[in-house]
Amino acid sequence: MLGDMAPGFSQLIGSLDGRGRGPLYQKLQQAIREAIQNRVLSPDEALPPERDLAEEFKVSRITIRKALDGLVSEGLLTRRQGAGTFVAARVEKSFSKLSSFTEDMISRGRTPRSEWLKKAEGAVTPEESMVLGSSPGTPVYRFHRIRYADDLPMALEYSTVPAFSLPSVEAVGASLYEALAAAGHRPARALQRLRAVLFTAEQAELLGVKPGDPGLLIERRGFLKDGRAVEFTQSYYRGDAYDFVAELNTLAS
Ligand code: 16G
Repeated sequence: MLGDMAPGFSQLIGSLDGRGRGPLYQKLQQAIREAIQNRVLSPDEALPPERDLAEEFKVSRITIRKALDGLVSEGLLTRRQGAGTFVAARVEKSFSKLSSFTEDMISRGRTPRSEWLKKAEGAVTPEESMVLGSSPGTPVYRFHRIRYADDLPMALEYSTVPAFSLPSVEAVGASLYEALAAAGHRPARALQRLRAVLFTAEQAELLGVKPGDPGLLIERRGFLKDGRAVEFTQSYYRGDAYDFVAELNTLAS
């Protein structure tokens, strides 16, 4: 299959010689990093299979894997199951659609996945009660997740929903909005506010970034058609992974 690789990947990213004295996998990482920064490799571009890279650079597949693994955890590359390794692309998120994380990722050809940090029943806190407009003591469900696109952590999400909106806390599987829709309680309207944040050490660790790296906090309050609040979610998005886009129209006169 080597004949398929024209032009050679090494021609694209340059040779590994003359890249200092570090281990080979680091030299390869540096070469790929530079190629991404200089747009020699574009967002969403596929990398050749690992065995082809190993042959081309005359190194073991373990070395290739180690180099790529490091770049995946840095967020520069992403792995798609069955399809291979790609240059990670920033996600453009629309500000005018009331979409879910799952829908956002699927519409971009990415595979959404979550790691659960918490799935629990409780009573509304004073802050939540103000935001949700519910009386003190109202039962709620809390869902805390790390949200991934393919293998890349994209956001931390902390959601609180009033217990009336779901049959049980276990009703939420891969998607909160899917569970709310199945119960006839998907938000029909939402208010959002957004602000810039710097990730704390704890957040940074969960997202695989450095403490102090920039992020965006989006708070969403979702409402049913009848006006009842059904969701309060704080989403901390990685600043390096997202572009937020909105369509603006002039006011009709
Ligand atoms: C999005 C929403 C969040 C919602 C979640 C549901 C923003 C800023 N936030 O992340 O409020 O709870 O989607 O996603 O868009 P899910 O249905 O995939 O669980």
